[in-house]
Amino acid sequence: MPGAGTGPPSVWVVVPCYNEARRLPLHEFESLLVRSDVAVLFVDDGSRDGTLELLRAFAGRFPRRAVVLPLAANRGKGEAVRAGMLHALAEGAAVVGYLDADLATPPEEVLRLLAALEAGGWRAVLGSRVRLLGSEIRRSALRHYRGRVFATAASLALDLPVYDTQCGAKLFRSCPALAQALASPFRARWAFDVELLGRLMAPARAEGLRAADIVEVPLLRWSDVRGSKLGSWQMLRAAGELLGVALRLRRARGRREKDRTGDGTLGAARPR
Ligand SMILES: Nc1nc2c(ncn2[C@@H]2O[C@H](COP(=O)(O)OP(=O)(O)O)[C@@H](O)[C@H]2O)c(=O)[nH]1
Ligand SMILES: [Mg+2]
Repeated sequence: MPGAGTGPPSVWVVVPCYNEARRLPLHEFESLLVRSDVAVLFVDDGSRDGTLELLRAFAGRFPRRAVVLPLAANRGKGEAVRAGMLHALAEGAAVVGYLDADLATPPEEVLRLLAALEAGGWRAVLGSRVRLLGSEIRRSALRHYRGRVFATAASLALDLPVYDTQCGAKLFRSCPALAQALASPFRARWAFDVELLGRLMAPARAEGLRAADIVEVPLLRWSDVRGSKLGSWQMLRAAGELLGVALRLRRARGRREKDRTGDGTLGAARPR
């Protein structure tokens, strides 16, 4: 488990970046680096607005702690996150997660998610945007209700009582199920969080995560940052992707059920 030692970073936070030059609060990422075991891995997803140069200049100030992984062409958030997480696992990460470049989830909250992962023995911690007394969750009513419809559908698709699958801040302990879940490209560009959770819970050849391995931590602060790339068309696309993920998960569950009732052994169907 990560401690605040002086060895190589054991906690890697992947930050997908696509044309973020105008809203990348780079200095704020320094708050994550207060823990000497944390590395921030910026994945530049083929940006064309100078994002890569900004990231490189920032990373130059924090050797080995701030790292840039440039992708030659734009492949979408899901694939950028997957490339970053695979890179982190190859570097020996014990914990790997992701965070939106606009820091809608502030760094202190990410450190709180990390503390929850370490304290509770969870295998995955998901930031959750729940409006509660004492918390500051700022997003427009439209985005809130659109998000709630999506998240409810995602929860049904996963057959998991998860409140918020789409918050951009999540952490996972490294394990064979995680490596397998990341082994092949996501089909979804935006609904990949749901696809990832589905894969984690039913990997092909490893012990999957159970609901009891995952905790959602209500964030104390989260604010929607202007300049979102998730417009109405992408929202529609995400809804279509979610339907595809739901159908594949359903088929995989059906196959497992058949295996169980057929020859009595547990099936190894994959949610693809
Ligand atoms: N890699 C990659 N990341 C993207 C792309 N579009 C958005 N992102 C990243 O996804 C994160 C969230 O994007 P944002 O536009 O703020 O969406 P929202 O907050 O979900 O409305 C940010 O880190 C973006 O840089 C894309 O095409 N490729
Ligand atoms: Mg955003």
